[in-house]
Order: sequence, then C-alpha cells, then structure tokens
Amino acid sequence: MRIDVLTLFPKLFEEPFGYGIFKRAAENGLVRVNLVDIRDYAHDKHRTADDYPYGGGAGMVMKPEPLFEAVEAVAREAPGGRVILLTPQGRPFRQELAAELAGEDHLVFICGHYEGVDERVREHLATDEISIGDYVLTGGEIPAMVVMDAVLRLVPGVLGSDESPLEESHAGGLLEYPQYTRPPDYRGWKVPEVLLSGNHGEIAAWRREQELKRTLARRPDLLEKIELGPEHRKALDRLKKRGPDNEDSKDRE
Ligand code: JBZ
Repeated sequence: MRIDVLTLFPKLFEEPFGYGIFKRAAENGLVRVNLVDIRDYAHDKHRTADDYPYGGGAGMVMKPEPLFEAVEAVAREAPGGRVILLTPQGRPFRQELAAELAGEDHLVFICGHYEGVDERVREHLATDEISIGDYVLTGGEIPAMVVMDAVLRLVPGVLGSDESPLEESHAGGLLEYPQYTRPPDYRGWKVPEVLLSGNHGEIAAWRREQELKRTLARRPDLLEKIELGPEHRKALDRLKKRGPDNEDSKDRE
C-alpha cells in the first residue's frame, strides 16, 4: 500500500511511523509512506498556504491551489488513490472503515489546519471525508495518524503471525477480557486463579464471560451491533440471569 500525506507539518509523521511494526512494514516493502509538504505547492515566495475567509470571520482557510496541485503531482506518480480529507464533518471512523481502506492499494490523506480548507477541496478533490470523533482538534494530522495506524495494521503481512489482528477489541465487536502477566501476586493483588489452572476450557469460558461483562457494563451499545456466537450467547444469558455486578462500572459516572 502506498500512502501520501499532504500536510503543513510533514515532520510530525516521521517519529510515529519510524518504529516497530510500521518500520518493519516499510522495510519489507508492504507500505510506503510519502510525506508531502503542502507549502512546496504554494505559488509565492512566502509559500503561502492559507488566506482570509471570504465573508469575514475568525481564522484562516487553506487555499485550494496548493492542495489540488499536490494531489495532482501525487496522481501523476500513482493515479487512482482514494483522496481522504480529515474533517469533523466526515464519516465517523470505525473498524469497519479501517478494514475497507486496508483493501486499497493507495490512499492520499489531506490534513487541514487553521479553520478548515476551501470548500472546493471537499467538493472536487476529496473522494472521502473522515472524522475520528466528536472532540475539537486543531488539525487533521493526528486524525490522519489514527486512521493510518488502524488501517496499516490490517494490511496483510504488517502484523507478525503471532499478533493476528482478528482477536483484538472491536474486531470481534466486544471489549477485551482482562490480561495478566507475572508476578501472580503483586502487592497482594492476585491474578485470577483460573488463569493459573492450565485448564484451557475454563480459561476460554472465563474470558468469554469477562468480555461480555465488560461490554455490558461499559459499552452496551456495542452488544446491540453484533451477532454473538452460540457460546457468547449462552454466557450472556447466564450473566443477565445473575443480575448486575458493579465491579466493572467503577470509575464510570
Ligand atoms: C477532525 C482544520 O483541520 C481540522 C480540524 C479539526 C479536525 C480535523 C481537521 S479532522 N477534527 C476529526 O477527525 O474529528
């Protein structure tokens, strides 16, 4: 997969994707991340990328010419990629969309800054608009990194064979069961006995129950969206019969 990132701050992207699985993925030729400085496509010697909003108002707006010309330069090298504008008005980013984008060969991210980008970019340049969530941010760079992280780990071969993406939270639609490692007793806080038992059937049943309890307590909305398998179905019925258990709602409200 090729990813082009159009940004006023290309250096922001160097650190987070220069380590671990992303570094390995680049070295193995699975992904190429090409950082494009939008100012390289400005028309004046001051490399102006923004201007005052028509009609007045606070802040600055990103000019269309550098963005169109940067995307056109990318497209001359690699035509046909999806052109994704990060914007609070975009389609909410979820795992389903991450999986869809992971199937593409080429993505182009446009990171806006200031008050936003000229509307003609949205209308005539972007093929997709994505938002990572409902909070106020100052630019599209961090949202682009979030999308890249979620997408790249789903590209075949990017994760090693023992870090398969399928078992993770949200892939199956449930929150994850609690994880423990050594020591078995830390400051008197003990690892649940069942995990030390070596009984794989009981461990699997405990984990299923924990996933359901957590999801029920913290994100009941997730349970409504998914089709549970027969084992989870039965475990959920048993849990509901047993009645509520406050343990998992601590720190909430
Ligand atoms: C996003 C002007 O640039 C911005 C500002 C906020 C913002 C984005 C881009 S993308 N918020 C989001 O994904 O919610």
